[in-house]
Amino acid sequence: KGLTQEDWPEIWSEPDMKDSYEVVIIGGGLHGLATAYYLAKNHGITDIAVIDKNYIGAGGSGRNTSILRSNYLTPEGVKFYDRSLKLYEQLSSELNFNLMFSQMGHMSLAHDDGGMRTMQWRAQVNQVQGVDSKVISPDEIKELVPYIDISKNTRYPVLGALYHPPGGTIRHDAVVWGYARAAHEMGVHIIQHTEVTGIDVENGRVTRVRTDKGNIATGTAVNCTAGWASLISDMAGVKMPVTTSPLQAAVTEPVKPFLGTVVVSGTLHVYVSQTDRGELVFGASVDPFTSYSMRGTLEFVEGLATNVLSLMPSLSKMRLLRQWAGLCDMTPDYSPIMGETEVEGFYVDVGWGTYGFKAGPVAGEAMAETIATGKRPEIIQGFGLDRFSSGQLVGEKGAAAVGH
Ligand code: PYC
Repeated sequence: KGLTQEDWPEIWSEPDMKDSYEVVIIGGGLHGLATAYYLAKNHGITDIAVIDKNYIGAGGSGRNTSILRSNYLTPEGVKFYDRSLKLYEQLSSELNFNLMFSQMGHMSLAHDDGGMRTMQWRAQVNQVQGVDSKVISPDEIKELVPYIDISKNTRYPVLGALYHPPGGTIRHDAVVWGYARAAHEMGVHIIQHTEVTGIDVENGRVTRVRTDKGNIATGTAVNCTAGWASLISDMAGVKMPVTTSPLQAAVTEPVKPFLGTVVVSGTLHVYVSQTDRGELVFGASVDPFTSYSMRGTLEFVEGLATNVLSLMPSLSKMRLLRQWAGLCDMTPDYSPIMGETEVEGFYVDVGWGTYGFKAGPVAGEAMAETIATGKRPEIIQGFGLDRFSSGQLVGEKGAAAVGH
């Protein structure tokens, strides 16, 4: 008799939740699991519970379009995402888990003079920081992506692109599972299907996390949620300048490989890549309203199809298989909020908009250092909650893959 599903060993087990932990991480997505992993690996802190109201990776970590890149606009953003890409490059061997990182390159198209100016600007900021990124011509684009329409008589002619060879895609579920297994092996408790219902604060510091399965005494609670960032922070009495909007995505039937690069058009609000299985994965900008809905809409698919076909008309016969949505917590300057808060022992790693997945490793590494040493490391200095009162915002709007 052959192997059955039951014969496979579990890659992590479900422990009984204890009534106290040194650190409680709320949110079992990539950020929460990476924070737990680096706390254990880099700082020897293993008495950690990672709690999720669903299964791990059920939120943004499992709903993103798995694009990795570091071609940002601000020096803070470029340095930060470049560190993440470097961590991603070594992650398969570090976690001993095949994450299928494909550095196929990432191309952001420009369709007007303003777009070309932004791409030149980004290329120069990237190059100063040693990030491989340059502006290429329509002919060079056509060579990399033969199916793209670069003719001059389209509504939004392609004038050039920012080309970023180290960018690409990775298997997002595997990243979550790899971090979970490694954290579990070091003693971290992963507690799924358990909802946080309250955070107790006494004399200005965290004392307890309440859940629907019982209470946990702890001095350190970390909000690593997406979609629920402001609701969880409210439980500790900390206000977050965050609004939540859905971001939709869709995937086609599989076809033979023909698209060797991630292609993004900010003007057309669309990005597309081809998976190793041959499907095309599409995404757009966030929906133009705040909502906690994770249902796809027909309006999204109609707009997506129109825009994709104006870039690649030969895709007109392809069929969409599925569509879905995730929740994006947007901050006023489109940069995340990371580090300590006014409540002692309450940390946040939130406000990840549409860019949280690519930041997972560096966010985990930096949050772990913040929690273990009590000091925000240089690489996230600019991302503290205090910037909204000091006015030192980090405006990353221009460097989003598409509009926000
Ligand atoms: O910033 O690269 C990006 C991105 C891709 C999908 C959503 N945001």
